[in-house]
Amino acid sequence: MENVQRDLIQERTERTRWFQHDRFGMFIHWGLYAIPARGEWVRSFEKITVEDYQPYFDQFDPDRYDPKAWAKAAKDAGMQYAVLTAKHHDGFCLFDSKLTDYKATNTKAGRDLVAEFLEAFRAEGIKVGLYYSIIDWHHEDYPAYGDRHHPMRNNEAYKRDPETFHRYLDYMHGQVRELLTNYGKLDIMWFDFSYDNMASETWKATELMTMIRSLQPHILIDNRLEGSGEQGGSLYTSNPSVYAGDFASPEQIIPPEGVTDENGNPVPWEACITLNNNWGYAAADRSYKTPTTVIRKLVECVSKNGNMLLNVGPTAKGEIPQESLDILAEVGQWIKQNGASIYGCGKADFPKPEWGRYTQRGNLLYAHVFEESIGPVNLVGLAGKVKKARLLADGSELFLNRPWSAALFEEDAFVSFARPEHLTYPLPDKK
Ligand code: FHN
Repeated sequence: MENVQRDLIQERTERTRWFQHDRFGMFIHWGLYAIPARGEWVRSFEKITVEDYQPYFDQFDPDRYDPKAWAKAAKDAGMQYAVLTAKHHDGFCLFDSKLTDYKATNTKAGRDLVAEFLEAFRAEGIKVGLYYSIIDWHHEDYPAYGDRHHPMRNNEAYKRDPETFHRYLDYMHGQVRELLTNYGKLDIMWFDFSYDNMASETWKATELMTMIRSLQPHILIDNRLEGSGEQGGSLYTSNPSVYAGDFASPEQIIPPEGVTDENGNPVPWEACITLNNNWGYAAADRSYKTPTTVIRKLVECVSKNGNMLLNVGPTAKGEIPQESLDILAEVGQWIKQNGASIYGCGKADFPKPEWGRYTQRGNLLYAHVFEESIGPVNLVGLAGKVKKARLLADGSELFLNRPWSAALFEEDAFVSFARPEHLTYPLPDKK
């Protein structure tokens, strides 16, 4: 077991190298649920019948869908990869699957929305991933659950016969094969989600992962064929017989200490986070995070060796909401000046300071100063270890032999204290 585990960890380290460098990605939740515009679980929470949900299929006509504009917004925000829902829990496929009629090419859209997304984002040099829901509220052979997490099965056609579940698995594995065969090189397969006994071999995960690895050996797979959505997918096991995937996927939370496996080994992880309180478009949800909050969440993830996958929920017309675009644009402005403290960075060799966070790459330490300091910014632990300091934003020198105070910062740095400032400390050559 030891050697197998070590080899698996080495393989995963190689496979995830780009992922652990890029740190920042775009999550896109889009589908029929953008029409009711009350979030992607609307069918479940409002117990909408198949018949009452059908008009959304009949009406779906995203005539303003412009994936090139989406890709430019992601690029300008400093996002290095992007993951689009190819199918969410309602079973609607944004791609031209040969295994179902419940797909975008059969709506007024008449387009393969996934194919266009992949082409546009690749053209911007952004790595691409697809989210695929293993839960399916539309497929007649998917079991029904009436508890708070799962809809009362409104699909009268559902046969309620456990014996037919294998037909759903054939469908699910078949669609994954379609995505990995017909759409070119994918960088991430993002499954969602396991729960109760619906996990691992219930999905025939070993068979599924083996197929995936045979078709696209380089691809990264999240941990939700095994990990639960409820715990945000932050459970992780490196047990080679249990396919945990390549990265843990905590949701709407940033783990206090990052993520480790059951042996305490740090593992790649990615926190997926919404801009408001919904993944799918929710017109009434105005609870958008500020750009500063987004920046600080990103810095926190990187300071703990993690990534952040930041979500947008496009409208039924195919547009990313303006509020989301405005936040992304401001985050992008900050990253243009401070991206060196994010890309290729991770946990620092120094403990978290009380005024903010450190990230580090090689012998470069980045201080993210969040808290307004009245007295000197306390550099305990750095004295004598740092040769010089520069403000990342403009390269200006910061003197270390004087008591640090806000006055040392550029006036705008102090004024914009609500946003992290980045200082570069070339550390003495590591022994
Ligand atoms: O139920 C889904 C939810 O709609 C959304 O897709 C999130 C994103 O990670 N995952 C599940 C909840 O854990």
